Amino acid sequence: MIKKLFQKIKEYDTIILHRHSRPDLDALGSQRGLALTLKQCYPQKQIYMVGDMSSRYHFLGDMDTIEDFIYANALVIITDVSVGHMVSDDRYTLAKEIFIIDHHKNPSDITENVICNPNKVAVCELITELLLDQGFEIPPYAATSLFGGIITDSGRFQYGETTGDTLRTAGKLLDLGADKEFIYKNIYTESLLDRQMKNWFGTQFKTTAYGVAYLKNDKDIFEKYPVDVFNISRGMVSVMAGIEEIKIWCNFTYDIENDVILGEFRSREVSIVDIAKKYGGGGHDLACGATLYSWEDVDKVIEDFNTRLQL
Ligand SMILES: [Mn+2]
Repeated sequence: MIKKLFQKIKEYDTIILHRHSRPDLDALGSQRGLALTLKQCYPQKQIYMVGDMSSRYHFLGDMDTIEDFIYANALVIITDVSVGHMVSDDRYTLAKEIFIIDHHKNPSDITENVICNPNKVAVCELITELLLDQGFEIPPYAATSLFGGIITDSGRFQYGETTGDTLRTAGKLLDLGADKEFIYKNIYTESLLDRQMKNWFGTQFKTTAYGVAYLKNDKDIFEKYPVDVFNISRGMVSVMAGIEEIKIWCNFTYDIENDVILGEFRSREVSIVDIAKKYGGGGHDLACGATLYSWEDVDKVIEDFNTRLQL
């Protein structure tokens, strides 16, 4: 499949890069790193990047705006996602051919042209290796983008799938001119509103006798902070992290648009993904989530976490 992909890259004059919506730095970094490398190697080709933008990671650069007709003769490469409904800009379906490069476990409902390695902590690591194996020269700004994806998806080289290869690959990107100061400066800087929200949410969470911390954010929270629901649900769960007495922490936020409650669950050591699955959710062993339909169910989830820590 790798050979087939690079053969197609050679053949097509137009290549459009997609990735998942609400992008993180692995999604944006893989898309941009691949695009800029291909642009340098094939200056005569039309290479585009599309999708929604995150204000958090906007420092990496803008997306392209393209017309629908461009897809008719285009090769689309999707990175960091394999599932159709999560791809940003659904015009990828208009492409002549589609390939996916991913590191998530779920099977693809888009195409059989999939290069996936779930043992890679970041898809940026996988793409860097593919490009170097194929003899591509990765230009410095592409290296910076790929480096950004590796360090964020690996949690600065701490998460499970981080291997010696992860660091060696990141090292090669530094050798190629990746600007680590630029990435770190941007990811360690947040907006004043974000900091003020974290400070406030940090005073709001409750704890149980067994070491569970939780936040319940009902709809009135959006009168205080009129932000996107994900800014609270995913953005504020970390205010309960890194506290000795708290072993499992979770954040429940009412999603007005869909009339559901978004649950984000985190644990330091004990696996909790089975509890997320029990409520129709999923994710990683120590970082997962589920969509809940009532505050009674929220209390049941908290009770399940209590039980997990009692045993
Ligand atoms: Mn990723």
